[in-house]
Amino acid sequence: MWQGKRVVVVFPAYNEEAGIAAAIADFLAVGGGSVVDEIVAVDNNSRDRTADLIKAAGATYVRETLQGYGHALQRGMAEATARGAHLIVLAEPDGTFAGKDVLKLLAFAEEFDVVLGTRTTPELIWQEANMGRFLRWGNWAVAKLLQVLFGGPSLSDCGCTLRLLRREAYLAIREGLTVGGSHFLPEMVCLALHSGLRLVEVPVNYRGRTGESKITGSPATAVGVGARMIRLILLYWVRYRLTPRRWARSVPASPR
Ligand SMILES: Nc1nc2c(ncn2[C@@H]2O[C@H](COP(=O)(O)OP(=O)(O)O)[C@@H](O)[C@H]2O)c(=O)[nH]1
Ligand SMILES: [Mg+2]
Repeated sequence: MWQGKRVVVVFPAYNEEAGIAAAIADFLAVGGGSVVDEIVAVDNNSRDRTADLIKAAGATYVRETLQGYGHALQRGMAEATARGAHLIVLAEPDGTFAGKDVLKLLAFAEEFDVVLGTRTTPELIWQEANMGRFLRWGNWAVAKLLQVLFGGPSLSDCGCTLRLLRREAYLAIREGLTVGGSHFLPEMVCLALHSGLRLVEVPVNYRGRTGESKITGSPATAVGVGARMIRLILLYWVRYRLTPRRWARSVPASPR
């Protein structure tokens, strides 16, 4: 619980036997064990021991047969909402994210509807992390495209799974979510900004991965995902130029 709100963490998991048990333990232990109420781990057709490890580690097991990072996250958010989440945290069970960084997201959850993590802060990129110059500047450049075209807040990472949504924010965007693949994350941001939701980005730790990377591990795959992200952002931009914002971004009545 966080200020009386139920916190549910979503882990998309595709063959994550190497790190999933430790990740579940790490996130359940945040704040001495009092912050994360539940972890929903979405098994996306894993062929290893991921399913057994999820069940043994005390997370809620959900199986999503539609293959893809976006499908797994969409299913996880729907399950978290059905299970009473007030605050939904997306993360990965591969050791790259630190459970304690959930507290950074929560610190902004009262004033913002969506709190995005950014992995591009040099001081927080661990030596073993897969965040070399190419990935770092690539993520930054696509994030800046999103920021400029959508008039968003300062954005510096388009591909950070670690993020928080208030339940109402998820409900406002869920019908628009269409991407089932690895370029899913910017769609959430396009929809959220167009819906007038309040977004902010905060720096999070990015560590080395346990187990094999399926998206950014190979430069060719990373470039492909980046290209699909850019295409998606441009398509949304064109679509939204033809339709006005649904409602104006909410502004506090008096300075906080
Ligand atoms: N690539 C991929 N990842 C999936 C899928 N389903 C769930 N995931 C999870 O999505 C997260 C991101 O994938 P990952 O291999 O860590 O990519 P990376 O963060 O770029 O190294 C991991 O937690 C995966 O287990 C899928 O179909 N494809
Ligand atoms: Mg990862």
